[in-house]
Amino acid sequence: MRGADLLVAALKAAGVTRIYSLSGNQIMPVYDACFGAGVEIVHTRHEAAALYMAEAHAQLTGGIGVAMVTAGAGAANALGPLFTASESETPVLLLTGDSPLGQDGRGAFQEMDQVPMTAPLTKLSLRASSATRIGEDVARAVRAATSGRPGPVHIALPFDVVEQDAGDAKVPPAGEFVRDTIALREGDARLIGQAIAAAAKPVILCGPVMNATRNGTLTSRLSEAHDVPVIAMESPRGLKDPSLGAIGEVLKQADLIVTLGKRVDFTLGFGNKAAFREDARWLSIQPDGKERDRAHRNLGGRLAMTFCADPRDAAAALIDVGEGRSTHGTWRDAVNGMLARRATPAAVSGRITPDQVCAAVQRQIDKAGDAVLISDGGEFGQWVQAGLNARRRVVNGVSGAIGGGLCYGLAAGKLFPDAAVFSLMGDGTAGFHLAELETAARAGAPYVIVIGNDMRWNAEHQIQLRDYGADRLIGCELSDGRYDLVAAALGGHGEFVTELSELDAALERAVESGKVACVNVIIEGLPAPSGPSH
Ligand SMILES: Cc1ncc(C[n+]2csc(CCOP(=O)(O)OP(=O)(O)O)c2C)c(N)n1
Ligand SMILES: [Mg+2]
Repeated sequence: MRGADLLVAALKAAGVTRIYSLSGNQIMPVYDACFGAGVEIVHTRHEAAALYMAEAHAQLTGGIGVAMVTAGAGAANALGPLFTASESETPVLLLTGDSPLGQDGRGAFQEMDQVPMTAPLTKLSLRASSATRIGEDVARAVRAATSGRPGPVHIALPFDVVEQDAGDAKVPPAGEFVRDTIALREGDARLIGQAIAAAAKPVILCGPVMNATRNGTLTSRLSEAHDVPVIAMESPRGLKDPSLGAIGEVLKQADLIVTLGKRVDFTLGFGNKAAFREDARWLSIQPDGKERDRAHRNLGGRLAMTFCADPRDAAAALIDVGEGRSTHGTWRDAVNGMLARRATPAAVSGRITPDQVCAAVQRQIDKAGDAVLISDGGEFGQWVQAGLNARRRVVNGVSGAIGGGLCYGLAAGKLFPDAAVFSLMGDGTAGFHLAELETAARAGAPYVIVIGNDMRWNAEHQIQLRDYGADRLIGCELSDGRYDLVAAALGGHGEFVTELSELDAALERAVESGKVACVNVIIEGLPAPSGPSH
């Protein structure tokens, strides 16, 4: 058995059955080890795309997502999405091929020190040093990725290590792949419960890992147990997140804010006194000391207490002590009303508007038995997040990086071939990974891309209008490119829509095609419902 075989066996022990990858010399032994091993390789057209697919895969399955790329430029191409996965608190394992250990310093092909490149972007980055220990390396990486605040990890795989004989080395026992619990002590849970009960307008804020797609009913049960609003935040627009309506107003009124794994950062205006009541008390539950320190730095004396726990474990502990403790029904109803609030779209004549696109897609989602919603892009993405609902949702997230949405959709299409998967994005965003339409057609991932095509990088265009003026617009215009024709040419289905009356039928045909489909809709480029953020 080679190191590569042990690696694949360890991945299987971690529950991995699919790897997103782009091939290259140094990882060919691992490809070979996947042969007949029950691990599918979905091979992509760009390394970053593989990472994005792994990110969505992890969010939609609750497991770890795995991407494998080659050394050198392959590894470098994968760096951007590591930041995205880190900010979206998603467990992703990046495997990179690497030049042989035995040739270190001799100038091997694609010799590049990949560990220090990935270290600041990951929770753990290591270079495998022996075939016999690869199983332990994988277990350690999977635990690091999934425990506490989940995030990306990296293992570099030197060619000679994966080729080496691993002898009779065994895959570590199943328990070694399971995330570590960081429990909240019962006494602390009671203390927090009492603080919530004593407050008039308490709120619990969570980070991306606690959203409903990833944790089912956990937050709603927590909300019930303490009769308290529980809000998962996952947008870089933070207090102006259009999918959370008037969240800024909610937080301005709150007298107790419990951050359950939620970072106290720019998304909360750094805890700025203008955005919160001066006398609001803050409690912060964080799995990592870094975030407890940050909460201290930003809140000073307003931070009453901090606790060390995994937000998922802490939520379970709080539910256990919650039963009938507090009554905040009126406040909860008011908060729900504020979160559901939506701006009325400006009336414009002429082109289709973003909210009209959303309404048409929502009709398709409502008709489908099961649906996955993906949102990416600048202003159009904000309209989508404000206007559309589905049982499962993946958004480009706190990093603010655009470009992954097309890839997220592919992972969703692979996972849920019978669901209606809609990936909505701006025209600028669509361009980053358009070649993955070929991957989707080839890999049999049916889903529908809906492009809100306003022929510009509108988010930045809006910033220019606001900050520099209409006479100083530069570098943000795009064309009326026929992305739909690209989809058709690459083996998918294409629709081009300029009239509202054609939209429903075009979406319908796209779903019915059973292929990857691109519905390219020429729209009016409006600012997001809550306006440009920065
Ligand atoms: C990787 C990356 N590059 C650039 C940006 C800056 N940026 C944010 S939104 C945006 C415009 C997106 O354009 P489009 O997808 O067409 O959406 P629109 O705003 O036009 O609706 C840009 C360039 C970013 N957030 N991430
Ligand atoms: Mg655009």
